[in-house]
Amino acid sequence: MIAYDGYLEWRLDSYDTNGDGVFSPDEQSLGQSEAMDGVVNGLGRTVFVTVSWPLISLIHFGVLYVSTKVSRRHASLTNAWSRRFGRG
Ligand SMILES: [Ca+2]
Repeated sequence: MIAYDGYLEWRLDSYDTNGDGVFSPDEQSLGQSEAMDGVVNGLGRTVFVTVSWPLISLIHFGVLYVSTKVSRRHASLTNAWSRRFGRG
């Protein structure tokens, strides 16, 4: 994915014939526009992955944390029940 984004940027850069980093009207074309879209989409994808990964990790951690809490609470309730009524 990083290599592909690099390729897209390289392709876009190839339309900047004088290498000033700006697309002057004579450098703009359908191909340049498509290459630009590719780079922007790639950037969007990268930003999405960068933002969504920590969020998914956080949700995952939250679910694990809550389920651990619940199962510990359940275990302590079971133990309390056993102590009180002599079962288990
Ligand atoms: Ca240029």
